[in-house]
Amino acid sequence: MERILVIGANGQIGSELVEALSLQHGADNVIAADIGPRSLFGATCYETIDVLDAGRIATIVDTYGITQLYQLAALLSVTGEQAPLKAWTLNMNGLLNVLELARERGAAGKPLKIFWPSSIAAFGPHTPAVDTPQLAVMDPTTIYGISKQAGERLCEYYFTRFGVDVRSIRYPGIISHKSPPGGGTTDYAIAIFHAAKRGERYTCFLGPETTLPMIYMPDAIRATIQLMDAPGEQVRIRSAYNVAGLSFNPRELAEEIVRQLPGFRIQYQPDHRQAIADTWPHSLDDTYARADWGWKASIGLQELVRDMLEHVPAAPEKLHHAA
Ligand code: VAH
Repeated sequence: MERILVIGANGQIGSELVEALSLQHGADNVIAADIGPRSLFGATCYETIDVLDAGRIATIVDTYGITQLYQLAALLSVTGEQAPLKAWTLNMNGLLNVLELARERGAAGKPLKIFWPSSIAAFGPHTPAVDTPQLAVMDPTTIYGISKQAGERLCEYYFTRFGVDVRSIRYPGIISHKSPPGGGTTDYAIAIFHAAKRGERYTCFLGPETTLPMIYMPDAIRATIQLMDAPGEQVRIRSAYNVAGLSFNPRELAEEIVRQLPGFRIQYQPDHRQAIADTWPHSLDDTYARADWGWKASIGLQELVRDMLEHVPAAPEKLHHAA
């Protein structure tokens, strides 16, 4: 029986992951944890954890007999640029705290499996942008991307050197309607639906032709759980897997919204976030994820838009609030 701790449970991925894991493993076996306000998202227990407090994480892991730990607390690309040192400290030390704990527990015969999210932001301007391969030049330009690249190296290091069973995905931009994202460059692809549902014209902070890899949340959650459930010997990549969902640009997204919600209008006013997006891939080659643990995306643009328009509330206060 697995006992699962999700740190960063109030965030965009965390809230939906807690819900999915509670259904899979039973609500009593999933502990939601965050620095922010108590929210259960279908789990039975909530604990306040600051991921920078290694002692507190160890206490909770021992108290509940945790066997799997998801460390999702982080600053994203845009908020990271506003506070680079804070982003680096949170993103790196948060990861190191859980890797060190897993190393210690493993040595004591109490294995602790770790999931940590990487991102397409770990790539940079010299990475081949189309069908970006798993193994490619990585020269990230944001502090967020730099922390993801360094984090990937740490994950592989802790696996190779200490046998820590750590697994990771380079998430594309994740689109969801339950919880808002917190300060990313791909957030336009969610904000656009909120404007559409309010009947407002959307001013997009990226230019119309800015193609980025994206994934719909149900696919992102499925990929995460599939990777964590895969037998260890099949997980050949211990840095982070490329996982493709779909790729589109703001113009293509807006056109599909108009097809389903005639009258929707968009205008473009690229800002500082454009420079970040311009360094990221357009599409990903996820051959390794497909071959190693059977990944295959299932949700395309038409279905994504239909589902978002159906579920995004017209009033923003109906959203869960991310930490
Ligand atoms: C961001 N969504 O925009 C995040 C991310 C795909 C990039 O990880 O910062």
